[in-house]
Amino acid sequence: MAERTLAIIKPDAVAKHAIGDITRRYEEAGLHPKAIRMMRLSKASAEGFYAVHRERPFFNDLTTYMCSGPVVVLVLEGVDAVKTNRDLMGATDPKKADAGTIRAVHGASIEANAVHGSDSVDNAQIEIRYFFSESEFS
Ligand code: IDP
Ligand code: MG
Repeated sequence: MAERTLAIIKPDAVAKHAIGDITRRYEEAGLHPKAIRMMRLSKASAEGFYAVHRERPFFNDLTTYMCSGPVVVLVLEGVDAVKTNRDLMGATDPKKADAGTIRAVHGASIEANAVHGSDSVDNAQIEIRYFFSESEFS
């Protein structure tokens, strides 16, 4: 079923000039961009986005890292978009990610792991609304 998910190309991947490669992987997997924005997150905005992780020991490092440089935020649409994207991304820790996944190819560490992807359809809706309004969709 056609579905939407939210992806973020994180600061490490933008810094290593992987925007094009990662976006090509989305498109080739049938995940079509409906909205794209390059931006620099504020600390408050990164904290709001990752609010579910507020109690985790890595929360402050993670939110500092997420606003350390520009990111590219995308709404991707395709069949089973949430799961398709999670499969394409690979495991959180790039060292444990399957060969050929985005994190295995581009991730630098468990924190600087190249991309974010929504983990459920419900969270995708919340995350999409966090960054985009309906008028911004193609
Ligand atoms: P996910 O991005 O694969 O869904 P989550 O557990 O939701 O992983 O964690 C959100 C983000 O927090 C990860 O993508 C990664 O950037 C960071 N993170 C997760 N676990 C750790 C950790 O143990 N140390 C440092 N950063 C972490
Ligand atoms: Mg997650």
